[in-house]
Amino acid sequence: MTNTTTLELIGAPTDVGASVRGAGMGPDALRVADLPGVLARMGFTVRDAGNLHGPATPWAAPQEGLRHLAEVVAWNRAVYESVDAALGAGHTPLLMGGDHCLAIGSISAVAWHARQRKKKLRVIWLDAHTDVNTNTTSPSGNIHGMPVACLLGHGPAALTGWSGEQAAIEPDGIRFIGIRSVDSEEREAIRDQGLRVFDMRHVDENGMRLTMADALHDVDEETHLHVSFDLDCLDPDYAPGVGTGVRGGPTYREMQLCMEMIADTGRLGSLDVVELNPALDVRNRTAEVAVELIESLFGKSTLVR
Ligand code: EXY
Ligand code: MN
Ligand code: MN
Ligand code: MN
Repeated sequence: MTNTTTLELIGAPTDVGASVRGAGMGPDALRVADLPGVLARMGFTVRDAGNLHGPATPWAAPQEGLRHLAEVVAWNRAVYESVDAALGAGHTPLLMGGDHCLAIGSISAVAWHARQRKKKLRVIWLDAHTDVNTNTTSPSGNIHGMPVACLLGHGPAALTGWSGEQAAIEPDGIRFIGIRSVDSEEREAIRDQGLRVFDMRHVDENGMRLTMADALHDVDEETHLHVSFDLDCLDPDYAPGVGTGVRGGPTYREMQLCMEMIADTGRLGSLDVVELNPALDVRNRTAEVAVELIESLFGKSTLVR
């Protein structure tokens, strides 16, 4: 990241993949917390592309284990197109969700570009949840619990294969950080596919520093690093404005270190910030915390040395 980098902010105001309302207000809460201004003051060229448009959330029951499939496809198409356009223009896309189902479109576009440029794609999935359910394993039918499965090629035909290959990412192409809520059949998928999950017990035992050193050790100059940041990764004491919070997450300082270590690789190429739910927040605190963490992710250092 240099200050010749153009950051392209893309708002996707929807809660279509969730069953708790409110994530659709996430993009504007990030703007109210001055995300564009903060990044501009760091020296980046910031282009706020505004908000995408898509169907209203129907609040219907799941069909064949999938809630709102047609609407999830439509929103992800819009996300794919705009992330693809940003990358095509040589910009760094920053997707402001919206719920986490939007990572399907975002990461599919990133995977397509990484393949064209012969880069190795590495996804860092910051989340309380692994989001690796399918329509047959999900307890809820909510597609925000399924984006990783779709990206690995295990989802409905309408949500797989967008990157030009059945799987946008290989099992070895993703690292999960902060995990503490995994459904029983997700556990089997993790084991069967050999996914690298750094859960909260791992963070407790090793600390965030060693955890991130391990997760990032093989990132090299040929790597395109994509961060998919679900705000429920943080402990809800620090980030109350989320729809599916789980106690026992990283503290503010641990999360800062995580972001700083990703920044230190110099390979960050694209970002999703998702699951911010202003309807459940306290005076926009979670949006402000998100902005502070994103600053660190893009290289702001508080070190005096
Ligand atoms: N594992 C649960 C489910 O699939 O319904 C909860 C998923 C919550 C997903 C949030 C966005 O990370
Ligand atoms: Mn340009
Ligand atoms: Mn998630
Ligand atoms: Mn989550």
